[in-house]
Amino acid sequence: MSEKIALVTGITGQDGSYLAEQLLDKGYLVHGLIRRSSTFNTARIEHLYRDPHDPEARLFLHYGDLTDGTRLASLLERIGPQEIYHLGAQSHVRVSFDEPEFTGDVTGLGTTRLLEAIRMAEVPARFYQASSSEMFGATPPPQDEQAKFYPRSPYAVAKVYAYWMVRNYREAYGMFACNGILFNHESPRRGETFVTRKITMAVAAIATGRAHELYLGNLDAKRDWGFAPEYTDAMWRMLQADEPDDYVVATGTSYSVGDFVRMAFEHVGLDWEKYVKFDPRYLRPTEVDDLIGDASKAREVLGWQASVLPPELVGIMVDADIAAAGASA
Ligand code: NAP
Ligand code: F7E
Repeated sequence: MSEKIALVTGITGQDGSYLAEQLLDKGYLVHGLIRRSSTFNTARIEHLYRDPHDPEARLFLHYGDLTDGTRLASLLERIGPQEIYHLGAQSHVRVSFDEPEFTGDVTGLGTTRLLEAIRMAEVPARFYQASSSEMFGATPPPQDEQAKFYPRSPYAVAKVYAYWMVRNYREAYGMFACNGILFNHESPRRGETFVTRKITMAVAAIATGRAHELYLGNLDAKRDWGFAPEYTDAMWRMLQADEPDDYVVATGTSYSVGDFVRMAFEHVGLDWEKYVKFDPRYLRPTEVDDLIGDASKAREVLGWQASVLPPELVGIMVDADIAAAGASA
């Protein structure tokens, strides 16, 4: 049987980098969409990349943007993927309040452009959509696939729109299209302005004497935090299933931002209250207070279960940031 070909949008992001690693390990040829930038934005996948002239090269990168539907269609025709993992998005909730129109264009309409490109190019690919627990917003926990959407940010509204476009293309055109409703997942590769990574980088800087304080917003919000590489494995499992469907992916645990802060400082033997300060600029006009996912369906149908829970996750991230601080010293 010939090698499977996958296309990954958002390959330069946290999830894209882990997914690309896992697909390459499984023997896939992996194509990734990257944005042109005046500085390199490929740090997370540098270790996977080989010059395309190298006969061993299995990862291929293509310039493109989710705002450019024509380019998406021509790339699809050229690459002919069997699986498409659509991870590209303006993914920062706080930023989406500053840039609601751009977020709607990339995070919402970007999905439609890609679905429509698949349909027009008649590529019989299986499709994964990076849906989000943010879609549940104000709906009280626990949240499963039946819980109501009540989005609380332009980002979440855009993701709800994209979720329904995926359902519509599945029902209207028989596309094998899945929504993975992933709760927060983190790692040493997490973007540096998301709260977990901001905390673990600050703890590493404070523990090594390079910083003395950390400014945060709302410490009371509760999240269900898992470990990113386990969540990208769930994405792959969805596209191997017999039928296309939608799945919640979560640990089923709940910790507040304050809990995460405390655990991170305790990991290096420091008292968080001496270092953490409040800055209202990190508050959001509307907040998501409480998320706990019920991933029973993913466990039953896909055989997927989270194994890394927040206390272990905190240790992995703090240790990685301390090691990185040592390496750059
Ligand atoms: P991330 O690190 O922010 O990565 C986002 C990716 O999208 C990057 O590769 C980025 O490229 C790319 N991108 C942004 N705008 C684009 C555009 N206009 N055209 C093409 N590519 C564009 O996000 P992540 O944490 O890996 O999350 C992956 C996906 O899952 C996102 O859709 C996110 O919304 C969703 N999600 C994440 C979580 C989570 O907890 N991590 C939970 C649920 C859902 P650059 O590198 O050039 O910026
Ligand atoms: O915020 C609070 C903030 O930005 C978590 C994205 O991957 O997961 C992510 O969205 C909580 C919020 O992630 C700061 O108010 C306090 O309550 O790390 P975050 P998020 O908003 O949950 C979902 C599932 C996605 O889909 C998104 O793409 O932490 N918080 N102080 C802060 N947050 C930030 N960023 N910075 C602070 O200083």
